[in-house]
Amino acid sequence: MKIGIVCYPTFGGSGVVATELGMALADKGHEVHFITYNQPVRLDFISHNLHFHEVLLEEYPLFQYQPYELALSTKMVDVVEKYQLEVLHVHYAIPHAYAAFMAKQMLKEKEIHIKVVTTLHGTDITLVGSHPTYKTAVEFSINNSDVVTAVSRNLKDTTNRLFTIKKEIKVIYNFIDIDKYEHAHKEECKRIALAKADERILTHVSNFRPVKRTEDVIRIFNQVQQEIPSKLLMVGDGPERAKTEQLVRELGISNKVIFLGNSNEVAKILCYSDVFVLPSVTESFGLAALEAMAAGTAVISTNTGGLPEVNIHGKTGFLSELGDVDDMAKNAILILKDDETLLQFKQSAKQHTKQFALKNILPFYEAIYKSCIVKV
Ligand code: GMT
Repeated sequence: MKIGIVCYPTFGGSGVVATELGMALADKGHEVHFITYNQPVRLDFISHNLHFHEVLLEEYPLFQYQPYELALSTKMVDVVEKYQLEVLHVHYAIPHAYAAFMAKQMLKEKEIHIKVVTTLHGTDITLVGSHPTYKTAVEFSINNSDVVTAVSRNLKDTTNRLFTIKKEIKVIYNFIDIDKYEHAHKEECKRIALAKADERILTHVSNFRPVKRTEDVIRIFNQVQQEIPSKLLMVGDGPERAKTEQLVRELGISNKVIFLGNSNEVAKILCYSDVFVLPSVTESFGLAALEAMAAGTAVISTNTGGLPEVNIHGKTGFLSELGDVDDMAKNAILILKDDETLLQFKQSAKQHTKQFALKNILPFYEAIYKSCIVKV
């Protein structure tokens, strides 16, 4: 099939999922065209079936805000026409589903009937999409997509609660390439580079936005390190980073917390880790937690959004109420206190990720593309 993928090219989860999906589809022989404003960070061009089309914006003195949707929908029309794409799969409703609807209308005038699949990822519904500034347009774009998918049951239910949705939302869980984590473990895991042999390693990976509660991560770690010799790796960057680093200094634990910034080597970093900490206000799914589990890392998280569908309480880690730093610290200590318990959690976490393996999830997307192309 010939598939256009529209996504954010950044380190955010939706962009990662879209990029990994596109690369896997290309590996299976489909022709995949990424349409976005930068080359997606995880995109490598090892396959001849992968293409990237940059959306360029024109400066004009009248524009206080450049009209990205216009440029994006124009680029979609050009690429669909030139490469005879059969389906556009847009990740993150804002503004991608809206731009895809416009592209579809423009293509109709040329007697070209493109199908649009929209995947909802989370904040496009929970934080931004349901805000009165965007709600009407988001609801319209969802209802006018040919197929709509959500990355968890919780996100499907939340979408139906917050919007008036006239079509069925299909749940397709996020996925991971399990082999990548196996490989990182065998080849690259030089744990000793970051912690002493008797120290445990806790890790957090995110874009340091307020929703991630990175200060909770530090407070949880502060309690853990008082009981158990340990280090904390903070991976990623974003608006909360400066505040979070300040808290580390105030607590006097700068020698135990390492800020690594954005990284393309998440699999390698996770292979060092014993416990992954994700105290988010909400996560529609929690791809970062799943990636950690695939690397054999137990997860301490909140019980919000779709996290209970990924992190199984008492098995792959523990779930706590939002903001309950004491409970999260207590649970982390419980996991880390002896080698046997830790090993058990690490093994269960890894085992649990098998159901989210790329090879199991990819066919669901292929089936969706096929079904809408057939309906032309
Ligand atoms: O929150 C992020 O890290 C980024 C955001 C995005 O859309 O790029 O992530 C959302 O999509 C991910 C992939 O489907 C999910 O794993 C995250 O849980 C979700 N984030 C939230 O719901 C806060």
